Parts: sequence; C-alpha cells; structure tokens
Amino acid sequence: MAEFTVLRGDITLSQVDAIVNAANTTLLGGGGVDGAIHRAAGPELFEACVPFNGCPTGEARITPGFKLPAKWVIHTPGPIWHGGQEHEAELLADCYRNSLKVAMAHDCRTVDFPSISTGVYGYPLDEAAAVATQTIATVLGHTTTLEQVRLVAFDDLTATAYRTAWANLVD
Ligand code: AR6
Repeated sequence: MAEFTVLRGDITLSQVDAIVNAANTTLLGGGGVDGAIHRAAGPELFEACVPFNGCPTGEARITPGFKLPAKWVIHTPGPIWHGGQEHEAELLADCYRNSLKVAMAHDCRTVDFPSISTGVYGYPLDEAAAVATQTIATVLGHTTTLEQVRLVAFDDLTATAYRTAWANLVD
C-alpha cells in the first residue's frame, strides 16, 4: 500500500509529481501557501489558471508546475470555517479526494498536500487533520498507482496534529 507521511517543510520545495495548492475559488492567487506557490512557480502559473474561470470549493484543477520542482500543481479551494454546520467537513474531504483523483488521472505517484483550510480559512486544526487523514487513508486503500502521499506542515503544531490524527486512525 502507498505510504503516508507527515513532514515539516515548505511545499514550494517539494520534488514530487504534484503539490496541492490551498487555493480560493478564483484560482487567481492569494496569500499563505497559495501566494508562496504562485511566487515560486512564476507568472505562467497565473496565466494557466485564468482559463479555468475559477473553481468551486472542494473541486480540483491541475496545471503544470512551471518553475517549481514539482511537475504539477493541483489547485483546490478549501472550505471557509463557519462553525461546522455548513458542510465544512464534507467539502474538506472533497478537496483531498478530488485532488488525489486528478493526480491519479495524470499518472502521479507522489503527491504533497499543505494543511488545507487551517490558515486564513480558520478550520480547527485537529478537526481538519482528522478529516484529511481519514480521506487520504480511504483513497490509499484503493489505489494501485499512488506510491506516496505526504502532508507538508509549515509549523510544528500542524505536523503534530496530522501525526496524531494518522496514529488515531491506524489504531
Ligand atoms: N508550505 C507549506 N505550508 C504552508 C506554506 C508553505 N510554503 N505557506 C503557508 N503554509 P493558508 P487556507 C501553511 O492560509 O486556510 C490564501 O490567501 C499555513 O501555515 O495558506 O486554505 C488563498 O488564496 C497553513 O498551515 O490556506 C485563500 O484565499 C496552511 O498552509 C486562502 O488563503 C494553509 O494556510 C486559503 O486559506
């Protein structure tokens, strides 16, 4: 079975088939990891996103990585946290599931995710980590093509939350 790991790092440096971008529904860039990815990839990434005309929350779109070490960027707008009663968990699960689906459709074997929605979008970290790890585990249980999926955490608190959530799943 494909492996899942959590590491501390900067996803713009990931040498993998695809990195996932925690985008917004315009797909035209922003702050946080989205801004970092667009800066590192160069202006061609913005140009490649324009024709999509945006993307609904939970869906995913793919572009080349341009100047990034990653071959592809998969853009997915996460849900904004509104207290948990507005389908946030379903939408967050959709982000992970649809991103991996697009990755597999493009023959990716290695995929890195940031912690979608837990920055500006305010999704509580432990709850987001539980949804993310459960969704990734389900996909990994069914894939024959993916080899490695990683969660690239920008800080220790985030890394710990995903490691704990993964350990709680395996139990
Ligand atoms: N590598 C890995 N993780 C990072 C990096 C990086 N280089 N930079 C930040 N993070 P956020 P969201 C972490 O706010 O909550 C944007 O403006 C960060 O510490 O980037 O989904 C978009 O355009 C946090 O743990 O994404 C949207 O408008 C995680 O990435 C909105 O923010 C996600 O934080 C999306 O908000």
